[in-house]
Amino acid sequence: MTFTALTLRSLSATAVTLPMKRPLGTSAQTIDKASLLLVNLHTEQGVTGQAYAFCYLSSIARSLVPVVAELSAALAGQPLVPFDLANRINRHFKLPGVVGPLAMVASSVDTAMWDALAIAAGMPLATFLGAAPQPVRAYNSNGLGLMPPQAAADEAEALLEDGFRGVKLRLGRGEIALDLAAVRAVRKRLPDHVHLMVDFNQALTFADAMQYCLALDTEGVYWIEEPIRHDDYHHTALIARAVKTPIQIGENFAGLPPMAAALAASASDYVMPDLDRIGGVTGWQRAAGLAAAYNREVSSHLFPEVSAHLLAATPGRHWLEYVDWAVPLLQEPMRIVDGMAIIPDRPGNGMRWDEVAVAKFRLD
Ligand code: SMN
Ligand code: MG
Repeated sequence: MTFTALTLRSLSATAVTLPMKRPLGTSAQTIDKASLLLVNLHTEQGVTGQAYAFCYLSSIARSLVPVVAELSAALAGQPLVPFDLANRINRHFKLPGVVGPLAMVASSVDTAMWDALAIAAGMPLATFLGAAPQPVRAYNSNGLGLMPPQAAADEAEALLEDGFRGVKLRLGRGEIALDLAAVRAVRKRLPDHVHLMVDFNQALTFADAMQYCLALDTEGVYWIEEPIRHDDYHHTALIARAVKTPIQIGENFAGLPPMAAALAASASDYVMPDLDRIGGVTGWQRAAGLAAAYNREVSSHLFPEVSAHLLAATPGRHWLEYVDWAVPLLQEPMRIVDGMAIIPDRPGNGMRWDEVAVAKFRLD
């Protein structure tokens, strides 16, 4: 077998927005459309790597298309060597800062690069990273927003299709009694073996969080996510120490330093980095090593198609967050069987755009 070195020819990006089957009402805002930036990394050798960024707002997805074009000019002709290219991408964004939407670009280009490399090697990404491409336990994170208790219970039950053994309910209605009513209705409807995660999306003050989270200790909740401001590790650690239910944070780790600070502060029991904030596949691998050093279970945030490969290669692998938002855009969506995400038996991360769908959902 010969190794063919790849060279980056260009990057291209398309902004799309597509309706979500189940809107996501969080304590911050309701999201009912998935606005994505689709990134293609073209190589001189003809291999194309693909990845997407979830941009939260359609205006962000749109605004990043020229940012990718500029990065393309800066990277054209470079060898596809993750270590070196990650450094170059970081240097390109160093002055504005590799955070927020620019972190999404940096991360999705990195992820597309690893896709191209795994395709060239003829292996699923998980295998290329040194892991067996085994099924990964997933919870269904679609929907279950801030809705009335009975509607939440109905939706929770519907989310168990495909054998999921976990669902996530959003909290932060402003009154503990309202949140508790939703938790009780959902918990009562779910079979005992199904885990219930809850997510405050940073809605609470520290004082309220101490009360709310202690109240949740007797409600059969599996983890409590982001009870307070995401970067207040000191107070999150105090909550984690006082509350029996595990505390989960990590979707807002922008690169390794905040994650290292959170781990050093024992801010949470579990961590869940986000592929597009932690630095793509390169950043995730480093984050997985960091979490292993601190002996912490690692879950993923969004991007289930790529995160499944990464979790397969992560010591302390915990739960994959499954959302179906990109499904209409994919030629062969990732399958969930008996609540497990199945890593596709094809080279790369397994995503190929359905170009007819891309044209249909394209933002101009
Ligand atoms: C979330 C994800 C994506 C958009 C809004 C909220 C949420 C989660 O925090 O963890 O799924
Ligand atoms: Mg969350």
